[in-house]
Amino acid sequence: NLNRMRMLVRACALILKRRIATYQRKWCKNDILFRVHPSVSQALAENKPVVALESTIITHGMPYPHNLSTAKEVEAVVRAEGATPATVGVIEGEVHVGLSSEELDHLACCKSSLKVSRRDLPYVISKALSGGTTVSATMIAAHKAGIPVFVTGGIGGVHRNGDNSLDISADLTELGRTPIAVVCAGVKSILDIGRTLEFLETLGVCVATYGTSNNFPAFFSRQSSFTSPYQVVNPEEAAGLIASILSLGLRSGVLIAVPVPEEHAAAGQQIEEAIRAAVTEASAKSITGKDATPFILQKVNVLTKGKSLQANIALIHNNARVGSQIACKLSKQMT
Ligand code: PSU
Ligand code: MN
Repeated sequence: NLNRMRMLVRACALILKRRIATYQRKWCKNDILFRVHPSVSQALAENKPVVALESTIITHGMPYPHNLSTAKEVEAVVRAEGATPATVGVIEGEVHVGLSSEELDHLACCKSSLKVSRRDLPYVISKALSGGTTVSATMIAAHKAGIPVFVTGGIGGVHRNGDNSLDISADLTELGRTPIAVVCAGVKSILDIGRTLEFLETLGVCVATYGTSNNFPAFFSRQSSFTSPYQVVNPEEAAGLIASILSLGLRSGVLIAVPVPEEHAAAGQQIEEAIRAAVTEASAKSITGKDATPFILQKVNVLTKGKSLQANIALIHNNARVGSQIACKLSKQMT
């Protein structure tokens, strides 16, 4: 009887082992849980430049229909610069790198789209749900697909009062452990910019401002009261930075901060006041965790009567242009 029991246990262990192996195989390139769009895999196979794009900005960062039009425009900007766009999102439990037009529509219109960060991935996948990927989840997918350049508007960071609440975006820890270059317009002043930069230093993230100044930009405005450790003046220099981190085998990322173009910089004072009001309201209403950033973004947009949204759209276009130019230079440097 003991022997039969042993055999049974062994058989069960074997079945379990096979199950796990199957799941591991599934979570692998071009399998059923991880889909790379043919346009993206073809560009990658031919060593052509590809730019990854996130989708929480579509599902939670902007109101409909601006979210959808912006997503499509940004892809067009990437194409116009000679690169292939790869918008990342989760559709019915599958991570997609590169979305079709219908899939973009689905994410933008569907109210049940979730906000998917690193910690949300296992749940969303296991329940076959759909959602927009944040900077952290997009970095994971882009890295897995072999895309080194990723463009977005702004990243998450240490929240104001984050030293007390410990509300620190998973985007920062992801930058510390995934070798992707994130091109953004800096960090919104809804966050504590100084502490965000300190934390990025601790995590070993190489931060550089793009352009003529080394001031670290504050998303809506070209300047904050902080400087970047480094400065890159053109796409070649930015690509050189990324090529170095890749060839050194450092597993941390790069943050390239592109100041919003002068003509689109939003009226600083008005936005600052709106941000202060939104942050106060969020804390009065006890809005915490993953809901904090979307709540504040939406509130600021209402309080500025859409001015913050206009600036947001303009700077994403600019980031897409610069990021695509960097991706083009990088693909030349790497071949
Ligand atoms: N900052 C913005 N717009 C955004 C976001 C941040 O200016 O849309 C989104 C990004 O997807 C980012 C996420 O990765 O919010 C960070 O959320 P949290 O603060 O909950 O980590
Ligand atoms: Mn948070």
